[in-house]
Amino acid sequence: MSVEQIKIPDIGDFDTVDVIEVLISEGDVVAVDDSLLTLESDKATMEIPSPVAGKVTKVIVSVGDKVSEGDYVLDIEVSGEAAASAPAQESKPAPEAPAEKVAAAPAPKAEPAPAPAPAQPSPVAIANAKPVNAQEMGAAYHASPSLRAFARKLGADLSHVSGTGPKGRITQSDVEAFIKSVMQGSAPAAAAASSGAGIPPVPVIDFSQFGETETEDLSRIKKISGKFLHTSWLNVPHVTQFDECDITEMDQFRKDMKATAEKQGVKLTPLVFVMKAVVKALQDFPSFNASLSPDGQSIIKKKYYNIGIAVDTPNGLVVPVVKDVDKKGIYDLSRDLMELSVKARDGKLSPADMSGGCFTISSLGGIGGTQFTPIVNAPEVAIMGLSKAKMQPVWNGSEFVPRLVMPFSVSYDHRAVDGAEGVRFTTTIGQYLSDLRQLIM
Ligand code: CAO
Repeated sequence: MSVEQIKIPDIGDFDTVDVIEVLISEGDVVAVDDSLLTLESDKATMEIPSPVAGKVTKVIVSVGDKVSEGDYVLDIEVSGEAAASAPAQESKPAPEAPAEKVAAAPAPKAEPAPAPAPAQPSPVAIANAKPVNAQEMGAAYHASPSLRAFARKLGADLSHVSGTGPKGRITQSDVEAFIKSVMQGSAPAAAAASSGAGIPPVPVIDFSQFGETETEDLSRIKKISGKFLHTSWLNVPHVTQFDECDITEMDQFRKDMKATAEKQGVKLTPLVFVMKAVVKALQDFPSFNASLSPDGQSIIKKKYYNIGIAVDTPNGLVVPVVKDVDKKGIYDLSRDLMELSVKARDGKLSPADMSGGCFTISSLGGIGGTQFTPIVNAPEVAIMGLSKAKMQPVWNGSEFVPRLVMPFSVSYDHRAVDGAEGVRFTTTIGQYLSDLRQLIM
């Protein structure tokens, strides 16, 4: 039997930290890695594990004390069995590991989580059993030991949980919300990262340390569209082709037709002409009017031409679909577009209004911007982004002439479309928009 003096291990770059919990009392029997104390710096809490197994014979630290590396805090009488089988590590800190490794190591005391679905994370350790170094602490989390025990029981990796409590502290509701999101499959990245593969998580930062903050729940539409956008971002190898086209004649025609259009009860905007030009280009390049089969081994070409239009609403982005664009004239298309955008803004779109799309157009041209990279509306394989047309001096071979030039882009799934085909597609759309007569050829 020997008595070990337990000292504070390496706590990174912190000179002194507060003792916020003393988890043992004199007479307690502890095993190796049992938590002895909880320390809290201004950035994180950390538990100090026992380096030896045995009986606590003296505790000389109390809640509220400040401690530094090397401070003597308690005595443990090392049990004979433990001493014989595992020589005491004295007060040396457990070896430090990068944050990801700490997070991925099996929890010493983690209980198995309820049977996870295949895409869900396996139970993973919470970085509680070892002190973390200063860098890790920057990305660590605030959570009380009881909360960490709760999370450990559920197999939740706290490094993926955003804290909504004071100073970003993780609360029980945060853990419950996280578990719910994993069960619903909306936290796949975190899940993959937890098992050591996939996408590393974004660090959790307590922004309130830099200034005042306010947390608002995302709208229902934003939560739904966010999930689709993220799915596409993770699954589709995107290429964005930028281009521009001369729409001077097209816009003049639109203005010439304005009064007639108004008599028909519609307002003509460039978008309906773009829809027609896109459909003609989709007929020329069927790989853009397609979806990949789920196994990625074949391409399903569609013989119908339904165009989704991204509509900005007070609650977020929705994509109603204008059906059979190839069969409709400009006025009919304008009417459909007006009806769908009113329904979208009033929150009255039905599932049928939003399904069956082949290709999407996101038009920011009425707002501004020079170019942007739209995200493919998977399982479609391509999307067009329209930016604001501007009068520009264009060289016609002998002089500069003022022309209305519209920038646009097409993002596409590189598994379905090659780069050369991508630029041929955008060039073709540009030609059609520059000379609408080609649409009837
Ligand atoms: N260049 C210059 N002007 C343009 C233009 C362009 N590319 N596109 C539209 N305009 C003009 C229109 O002609 C109209 O001007 P006038 O009233 O003088 O004729 C004005 O901009 C406003 O047009 P609009 O936005 O009302 O109509 P639209 O048919 O172009 O677009 C709709 C309809 C529903 C797409 C649009 O209202 C909308 O919601 N846009 C936002 C789309 C969006 O948020 N996409 C998501 C991006 S990704 O997150």
